Amino acid sequence: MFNKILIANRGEIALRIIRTCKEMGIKTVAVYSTADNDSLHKKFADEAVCIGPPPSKDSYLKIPSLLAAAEITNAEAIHPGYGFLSEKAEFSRICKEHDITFIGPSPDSISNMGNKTMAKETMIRNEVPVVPGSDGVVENIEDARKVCEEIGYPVIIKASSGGGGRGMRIVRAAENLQKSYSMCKNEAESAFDDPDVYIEKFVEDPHHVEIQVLADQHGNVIHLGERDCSLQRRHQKILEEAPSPLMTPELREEMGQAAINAAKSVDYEGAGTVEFLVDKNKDFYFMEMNTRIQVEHPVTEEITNYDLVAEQIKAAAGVELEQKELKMRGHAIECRINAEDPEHNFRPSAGTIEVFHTPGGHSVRVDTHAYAGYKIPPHYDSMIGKLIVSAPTREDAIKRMRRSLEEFIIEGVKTTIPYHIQLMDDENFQQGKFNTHYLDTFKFNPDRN
Ligand code: MV4
Repeated sequence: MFNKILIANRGEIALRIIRTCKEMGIKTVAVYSTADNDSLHKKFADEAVCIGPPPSKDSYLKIPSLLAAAEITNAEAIHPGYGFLSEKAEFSRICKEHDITFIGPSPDSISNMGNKTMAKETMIRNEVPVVPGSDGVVENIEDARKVCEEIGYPVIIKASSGGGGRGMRIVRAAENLQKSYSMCKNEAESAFDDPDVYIEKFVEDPHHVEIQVLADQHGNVIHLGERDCSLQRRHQKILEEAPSPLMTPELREEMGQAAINAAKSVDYEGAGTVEFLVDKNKDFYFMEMNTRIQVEHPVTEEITNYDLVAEQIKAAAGVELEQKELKMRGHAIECRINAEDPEHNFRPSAGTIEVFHTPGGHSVRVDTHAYAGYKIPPHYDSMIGKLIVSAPTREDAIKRMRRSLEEFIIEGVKTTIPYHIQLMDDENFQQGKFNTHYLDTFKFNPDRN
């Protein structure tokens, strides 16, 4: 096992990783920008190294500074967390070249899954269901027309190097195809330095259901069930839960096996997430694979009793996965608490947190780096914590979430807590009647709460 791990991240996920390392008897090195001088990850790690000024590109994204920090502290491994460098094949490769273990998959696995057309072709070869569409990249407008006539409208054009909802365009009628095709290509070129796009049939009103997988270095891959992440706004997840309200044991078995095949097809290693769309008929289609620990990983931890960060570290150290039956217990929900104002279109709410009281009690978990007096740096994302609850049933979990949200007191900045309270009271949410577009029409009432 490793003696010392450097954490190339900040915020709640840096704390999350430090916690597991402590429990495993592994020493930790934090890195921090000058904007994070008063951060808890700096305080709670065994050592801390300043890696540069506030902008991410000069600190948390600066590979030479991170490697220098690992070298001067004798860290043997680097955990990238999520965001920042976590899905950069180049970072995985450079770590390897410097004899530092990257806690995550190989550079080849990352780049194979990072290129969406390549990933889709790999899935087809391995019998993982995909949405009908173009055979790889669509090279010109004539080919685009042919594909769309075959599969029928509506279609969705996606950038090969996109992902997470970036670089997509929906086309509902043939007359709009030419314009959307060229706009999508131009946007892909400027955003990702890669003009390649592909086309799929547009699946109307799907659920976003993702399967957590774990893979070791010995070819063993298991799945830990699903998370339903359909409740999103502008491709930002707002609330996640496990299990999915639409799941059946049979569908879980099928999707779990598909996810395992997806991971095996790229010789995956560590923790990963295979994202699917599930349509009205409960047919499911591979979308993309995320090669990192995800923000919403705690809902899986709460119902499976796995420590996913510990599993990542063990896999990177070469420990063989235990093959045991998957036991899932109860229902877990996570609400993302962002420093944003739901009364004003979720605009970021900067400032100092004056009062910070976190909820507690049975099966209530708060993963946060915030505290009373904490000044939210404007340079990074607006998530200041995650509230995760679990209970025997979904209905009980919703009640527990509601009372925990009411107990959560944050003063000094606006947060998404009032929005979540109204969501808990929403009948459609309570009945599991939602899809990826539900929050577009869900109306927050500023006069309530
Ligand atoms: C789709 C889709 C419907 N049909 N692909 C968005 C994130 C990325 N992982 C995949 N995404 C989607 N891909 C097909 N063939 C619907 C989404 C989607 C979405 C699309 C438009 C507006 C909001 C959305 C929210 C979630 C998923």
